[in-house]
Parts: sequence; structure tokens; C-alpha cells
Amino acid sequence: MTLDLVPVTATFGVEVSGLDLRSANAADFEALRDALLQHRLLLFRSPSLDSEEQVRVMESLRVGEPLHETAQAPAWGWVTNTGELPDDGGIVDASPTELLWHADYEFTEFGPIQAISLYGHEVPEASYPTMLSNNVEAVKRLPADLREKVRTLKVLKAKEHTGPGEGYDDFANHRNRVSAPAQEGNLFHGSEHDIIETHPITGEPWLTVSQMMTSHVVGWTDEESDVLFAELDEIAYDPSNVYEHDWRVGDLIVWDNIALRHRRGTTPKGSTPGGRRVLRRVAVDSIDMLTRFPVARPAESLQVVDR
Ligand SMILES: O=C(O)CCC(=O)C(=O)O
Ligand SMILES: [Fe+2]
Repeated sequence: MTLDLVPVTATFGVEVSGLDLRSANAADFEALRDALLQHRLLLFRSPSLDSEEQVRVMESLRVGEPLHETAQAPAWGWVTNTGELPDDGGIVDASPTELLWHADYEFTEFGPIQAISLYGHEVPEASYPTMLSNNVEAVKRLPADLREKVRTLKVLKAKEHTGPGEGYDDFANHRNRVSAPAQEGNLFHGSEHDIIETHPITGEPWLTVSQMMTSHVVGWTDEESDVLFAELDEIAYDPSNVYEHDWRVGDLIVWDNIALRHRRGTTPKGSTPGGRRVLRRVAVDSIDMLTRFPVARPAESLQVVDR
């Protein structure tokens, strides 16, 4: 099976055309799996998928099992700014807040989950894109001295545990630092990771430092960490290393959540005219949510500053 693939940026992402995902066969999915791992992001325009079909597509790519991310039973959920409960599935994100650069679940000891798909169910009139940046390309672009400097460094990935009613807006629009909980005494989920890790399927090195969930370099102060983060950010977020997906109704994007990180800007409140933004989400990984999710711990047990 040869796929019709058109690049969406110079270094990653392809638009797939001429294939009906609902009737795709095993050979098609084999080719799509290869394309996902090679190009890191697949874009399908108007595949007209319902929830169960989206789950089946993600399952068929064989990079992990569809995850049950919310308390509701199905393996799909919604990213929505409308404030309404969906008829089916759970809500993964119900806030109009900005989301800083991150890779979902990167703060867990297993690192980010393998792949995420979003389907444009309702799209606002003005563009509120999802932006993605290439972590593998970022490593290739590191100057030799910087790469040597970070080779042996680790970072603490962290996410503040904000308790019942927890939403993205509580933690997602600022760096989650164990030194600076939004509320004193809050617990954190967190784990240490090398600054350059190895992609579990492709074996490629990738840059793990994000904005939202990288607290600090292990053994360094926040200020020292920020200097290094700024140097790495300049490479990661160079416009030539970023794709902005402008949503149209019926778009499906599937991305490798280890090879790419993502963000979005502030979105409008869904109650404003033409402002509704409702994306259906199916994520996959080989590790289920219960196994993945660590207990939250006091900040002091995660903050190791060795002076
Ligand atoms: O709303 C978006 O564009 C991205 C949401 C997000 O971070 C996610 O679904 O993981
Ligand atoms: Fe995300």
C-alpha cells in the first residue's frame, strides 16, 4: 500500500489523502503506522469519523491501546470550551485557558504516552490552533557543546495535584515548579528524566524539557535551570520547528506524543458567538492509566537541590 502523503512542514507532519479510514485494511494501517513513526504527525481532512471509529483507527495503528482517560467508560473524551457536558465520553479538558508546551503525562515515571488524536467536532470561526514542536529535530539542532552539557543532566518533571474539581486551568498555564505550588501544601506528581531520552519505538534521541511540566534541573536552582531552559527553548520553539494546526470541522490529527510536544493559546469562552471549540480525543499507550498514575507527594520529597 502506497499512501498519498504531502508534507505539512519541512521536518515533520504529513497530510494523508485518498484513503477512507473507515474502510482501511490491515495493510493500510501498517503503512499509516510507519508514516506516523517516520513523520510524527498525520493529518486527515474530513474523514467523518464517529467516536467508535476514531477509537478503532487509533487501535489499528498498533502503537498502544486506547486509554480510558476519564471516569466515564469509553476510550474517548472531549477537549471543549463550551462548559457543557457531552452526551457521551468524558471531559479531558473543559477550560479556555492557555496550555503551555507539554507532552501529555510526561511527569509520570514512564514518560509521555505514545500517541494522541484530536478530531475537529466543532471549530470556532477565528483560528485557535493546536501547535506542535519536534523533539527529535530539536536534539539534532543542539550545538555540540550544549548537547555535551545536557548529556548527563536530569530534570524533574512535575504536575501539581490540585485536588477535586481539578482542571487544566489550575496547572496548565504556568511552569509547574515544586518550589512554587499555586496553593501552599499542595502535593505534586513528579519523576526524574534525562534531558535527552530514547524514543521507545524508533530508538531516536528526543529532547524532554517542556514548559508546563519541567520544574527544574535536578541539583540546580530554579534560576540556574531557567538559563538552560531558555537556551533549549530557543531551539525547540524556533518557527521552523513548529507546526500550527488551524482547525477545520472534520479534521483528524494523530501525533506521536513522545517525538512531538504541543501547546495551545487561550481560547474564547464557548458561549461567545462562533466561539465553540470541541475536539474529540482518543489517546493510546501500552501502559494503562491506573498503572501509569503515580501517587501525589509533598513537594519536599521531589525537590532535591544539592548545594
Ligand atoms: O486544545 C488543544 O489544542 C490541545 C489540547 C491538549 O493539550 C490535548 O488534548 O492534549
Ligand atoms: Fe495536551
